[in-house]
Amino acid sequence: MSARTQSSEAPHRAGFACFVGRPNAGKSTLTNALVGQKVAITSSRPQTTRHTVRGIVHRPDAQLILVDTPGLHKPRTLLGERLNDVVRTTWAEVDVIGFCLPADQKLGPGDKFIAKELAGIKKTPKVAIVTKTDLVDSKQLAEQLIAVDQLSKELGFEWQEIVPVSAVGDQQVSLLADLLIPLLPESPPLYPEGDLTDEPEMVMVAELIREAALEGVRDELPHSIAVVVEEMLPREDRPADKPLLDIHANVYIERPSQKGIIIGPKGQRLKDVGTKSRKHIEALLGTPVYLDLHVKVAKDWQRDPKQLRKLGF
Ligand SMILES: Nc1nc2c(ncn2[C@@H]2O[C@H](COP(=O)(O)OP(=O)(O)OP(=O)(O)O)[C@@H](O)[C@H]2O)c(=O)[nH]1
Ligand SMILES: [Mg+2]
Repeated sequence: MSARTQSSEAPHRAGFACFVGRPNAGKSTLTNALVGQKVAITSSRPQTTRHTVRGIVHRPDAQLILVDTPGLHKPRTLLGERLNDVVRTTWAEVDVIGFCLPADQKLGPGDKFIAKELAGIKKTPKVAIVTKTDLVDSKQLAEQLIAVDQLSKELGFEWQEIVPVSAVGDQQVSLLADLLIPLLPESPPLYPEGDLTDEPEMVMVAELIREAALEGVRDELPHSIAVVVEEMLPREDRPADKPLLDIHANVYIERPSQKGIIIGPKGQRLKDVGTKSRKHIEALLGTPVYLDLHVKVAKDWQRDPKQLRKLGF
């Protein structure tokens, strides 16, 4: 049998691989790099991701569906508890678990805590992904790889693979997909060809606004920001070749004292958030956009079940 016939007989595989890890480990950046397009927002602030985001990698013989999850952390609010629950539900359902550990930080109690929980999930293959390798030299990387290997041995299991990657430096990103795919079940494609995510447009738009709002804010404020798109409507009376989409969105914060920081002197900060996110939104939707942002207080929403429900958690 020639190699060609052999490969054409290779079974098609499709399934789900989730990325889990501490906040800021690089899960969302890696998801985007694998998909080849931004499907999840990212930031230098921990706890950026607040819901699972699916990104789809298409290959002739496989469909790899990545599930980016919120960073698992010690919860201090009801929101934090909910996010951790989402992670645990996700890793119980997927075909492969990818545990992301940044190369530039020594393994800490947070990583060990997660690894211990993973050790209890016997049926699912686990791949250790050492992220951000561009930030370390080869000696540091080697030490990290050994420490990661040691970590599973101490807990009585083996990683299926240990893969160093750099999403920013595009190092070994497609190799990671090559290694995940054989761990998926035989299956026809689960999503239509060409789909890169199943995120609703309104959610993606809200996330792009939140991403712009996160930039440059510090301390507790990033956690306090939530964004909800209220309406997206094509402007009436526009010629067919000059469409305009009106988007109305609310930016929520938790306390009246945070309002001034988000809006900025003479409204400049909010304006910048609008300008910046509008560019990304127009690129996403492929149409000119008029973006109308309002800042509202949802008092202590991270701790309030009613407010959380209203904000979609
Ligand atoms: N140098 C470098 N930085 C990276 C890499 N991957 C991610 N980062 C940076 O690390 C920070 C966190 O990245 P995210 O992808 O948002 O991390 P996350 O794990 O999704 O974080 P949460 O959603 O908060 O759990 C951002 O500032 C990224 O730019 C990488 O490969 N190299
Ligand atoms: Mg993330």
